Amino acid sequence: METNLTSVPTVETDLLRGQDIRHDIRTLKSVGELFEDREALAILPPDTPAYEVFSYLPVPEGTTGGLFYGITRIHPLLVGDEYMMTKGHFHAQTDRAEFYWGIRGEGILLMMDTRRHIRTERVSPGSLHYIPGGFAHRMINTGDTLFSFGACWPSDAGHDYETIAREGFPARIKKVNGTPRILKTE
Ligand code: PAN
Ligand code: ZN
Repeated sequence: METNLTSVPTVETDLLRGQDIRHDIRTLKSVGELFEDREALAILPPDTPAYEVFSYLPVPEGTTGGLFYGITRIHPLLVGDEYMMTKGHFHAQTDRAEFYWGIRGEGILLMMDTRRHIRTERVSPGSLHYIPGGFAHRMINTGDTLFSFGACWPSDAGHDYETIAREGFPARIKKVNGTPRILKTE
């Protein structure tokens, strides 16, 4: 008996294609609050794309034992002297871990545990990053080109954005004399 092959998404370097792929664009308007320099922010068009996320969610959000896959592309933008970054989050199920890996461009992974201790890793094409459960995570584009990375996380992890929106991370990544510096703020 003959049966049809199921169509599957495709990964093309830093693009995900397929009928079940979600594509979300975050504009400066939606991430502006992350940045320290509000005057610098005010002169940039609010509809400027900040980062994009392609995601493949093959099971319903919240499913135990499933996996999600995503690719994020952070545009090379500076708000004042601060590099473009993702919002960052803890997982709602705090013990859920995640893998990130570098695909294109250069960046920094900023992680923070619940005692607000930070850990940073340099991200470049091919680098692999394990984010343990209990660590908030944010990616920062520290280059002059598009910065893309992949992610794989449990489908029951969920996202807690509120804690970061309220308390932030205790460090900012800024361009100082032409190079990225990790500046602790606490
Ligand atoms: C990633 C992130 C993605 C965008 O898929 O959701 O890079 O970053 P924010 O969600 O912080 O805006 C992930 O960590 N999933 O769990
Ligand atoms: Zn995550």
